[in-house]
Amino acid sequence: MLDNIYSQKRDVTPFKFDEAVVKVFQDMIGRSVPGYELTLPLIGLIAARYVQPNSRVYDLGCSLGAASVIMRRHIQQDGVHMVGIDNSEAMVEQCTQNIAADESDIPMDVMLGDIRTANIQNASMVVLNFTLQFIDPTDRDRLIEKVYAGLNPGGVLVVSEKIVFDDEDKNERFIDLHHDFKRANGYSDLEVAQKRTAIMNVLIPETIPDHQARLLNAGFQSAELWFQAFNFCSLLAIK
Ligand code: GEK
Repeated sequence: MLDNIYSQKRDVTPFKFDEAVVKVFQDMIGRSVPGYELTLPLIGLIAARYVQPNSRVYDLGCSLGAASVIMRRHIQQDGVHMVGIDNSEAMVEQCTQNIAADESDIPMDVMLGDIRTANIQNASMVVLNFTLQFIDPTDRDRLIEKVYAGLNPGGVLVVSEKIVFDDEDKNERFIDLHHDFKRANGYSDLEVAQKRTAIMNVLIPETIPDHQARLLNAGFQSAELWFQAFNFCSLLAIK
């Protein structure tokens, strides 16, 4: 369904993943996040290579399960169990239906919950595909440390994020290009402006070096940038 949530002038309140957003989410994220649609099949390839037999795969902030569905198609290892967690009831309801409709031998639990308090264990792959940016920055270190503790040696964490740059000119250039991307995908100036207001203080981006430092401090052996499109990127951290 077409995302026209901000197409008319309205009182803009802080962005929430409610039922109205769930209905248009696939269209919204595809037209708003440069590279989102490419991160998915590439996450599938990462899963094919790094998921270990008899382990768990976690999709944290799974939304409608797009990354999970792709990973399920790529995982060939035996005994894998998948877990998707999201704290939006509307997302979890729709994701549960999507996973049930997706034919796969890999069992998956879709759970309503806050990823900050979720139990992570025996994991060989954890995905935070554009989710960490919505977590209070003061809780991010603890969350990444918990993910690290729950991963098996050789396991991986994928962190995809909107990012900022310390260099103000560069930052502005990429914000402008991101807005060009949205306009090229049919969003009006009003939609771009109202969404920007709604997301302010809800989505808090950090720099690539901030993310890498957090991952390395948590104990990951490496935290490599594997994808970037304007001010959106993805990192692969290996335990
Ligand atoms: C995808 N990964 O399509 N606990 C659980 N879920 C949360 C929390 C939290 N504390 N905070 C936010 N969320 C998906 C896309 S969207 C990205 C992820 C975007 C959830 C929130 O409800 C939403 O579903 C998701 O994180 C972020 O690959 O909308 O830009």
